[in-house]
Amino acid sequence: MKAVTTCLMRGGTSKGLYFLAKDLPLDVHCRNAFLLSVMGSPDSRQIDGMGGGHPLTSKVAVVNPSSNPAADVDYLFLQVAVDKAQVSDTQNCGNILAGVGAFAIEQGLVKAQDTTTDVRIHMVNTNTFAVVRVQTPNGVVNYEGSASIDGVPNTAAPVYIDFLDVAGSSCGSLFPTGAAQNTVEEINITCIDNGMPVVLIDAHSLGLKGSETPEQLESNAALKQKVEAIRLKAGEMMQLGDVTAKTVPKMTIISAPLNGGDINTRTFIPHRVHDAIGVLGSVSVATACLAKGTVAYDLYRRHCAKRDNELQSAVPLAIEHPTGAFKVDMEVANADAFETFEVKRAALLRTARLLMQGTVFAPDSDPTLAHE
Ligand code: NQM
Repeated sequence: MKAVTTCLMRGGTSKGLYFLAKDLPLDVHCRNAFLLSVMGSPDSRQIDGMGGGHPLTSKVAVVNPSSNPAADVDYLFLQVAVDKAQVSDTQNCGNILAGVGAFAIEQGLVKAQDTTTDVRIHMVNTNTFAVVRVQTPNGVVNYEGSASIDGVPNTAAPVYIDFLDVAGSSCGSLFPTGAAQNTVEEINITCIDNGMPVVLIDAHSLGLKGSETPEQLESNAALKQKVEAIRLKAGEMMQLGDVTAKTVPKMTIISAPLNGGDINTRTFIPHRVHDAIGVLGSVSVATACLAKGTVAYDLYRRHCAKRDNELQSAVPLAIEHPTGAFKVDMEVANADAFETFEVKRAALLRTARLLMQGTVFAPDSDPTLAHE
């Protein structure tokens, strides 16, 4: 029986186990077999493990002191599949990131300052960097507070996240096809990677309103088939290769905002539909809104023009999703020229909650169970 120290945390609108790298098996196959067992995968209910039966509650953070001088800690995100024996490091997760700063401080990897502590995090999956600001009054991590994010019922201490350089994180460039729009399966799409590879599709071009619930979208077999056909082709075009077994790109269906935000979204992640939207996913959507020529640009501009005729270089965007809106502060250069468009910065608010600290147990299992 393996026994490993861990914390169960909510990070943003996701939940997962946080480990120190030194506590996990060094061999990747053994590590993955251990994580599958601990989470209870493969099983749609994850009844024999800690996972919650949904990709958003079947997540793992592995944290380590960083050898990179630009960072305090390394954060490796692992998506443990729910109904497959699969542990994937092909994507990053900005929600689980929200708990990494607090975890690093509590584990003694970063010294807490007096009021707030900035933790510089190297996001290993995409070799990119973020600064996470954690509340540390009197040098102790504080989780309680009045900050609220949509998709989480209770308030908590604010966690500010600043992404510095996430453009092209997985695909090598912000617009990996080199175009603002492409046509795939007779549908116009925009492929973008500002921290998360995302394919944007206008809801109308799929015969949707955009206001459908995640359950309605998940039960629409023809739609799912169409979206997956586009995803597989877009994945190749985005330099991601064969994405059949990958969790990227995410597929975001966009429509006009319904509740005073800037754009409305429904996101396949990539097979279940998100109850909200991913952190880096929303950064990619917000970025697409600001770049001339994308499928999001006109939708956003039509709404934005009602409030403000000038396109600003620093602008807050509210990305609506099924359970509210995700606010992203974007700073870009050359918003009116696709060829020279540049992202300067993306910042946002999350919260995190420490739920449990303890030891997880798993039988010594067969490492051949785990597939990359
Ligand atoms: O996009 C879900 C989540 C995510 C990822 C997903 C995320 C992000 O909500 O940064 O946070 O898209 O798989 O945790």
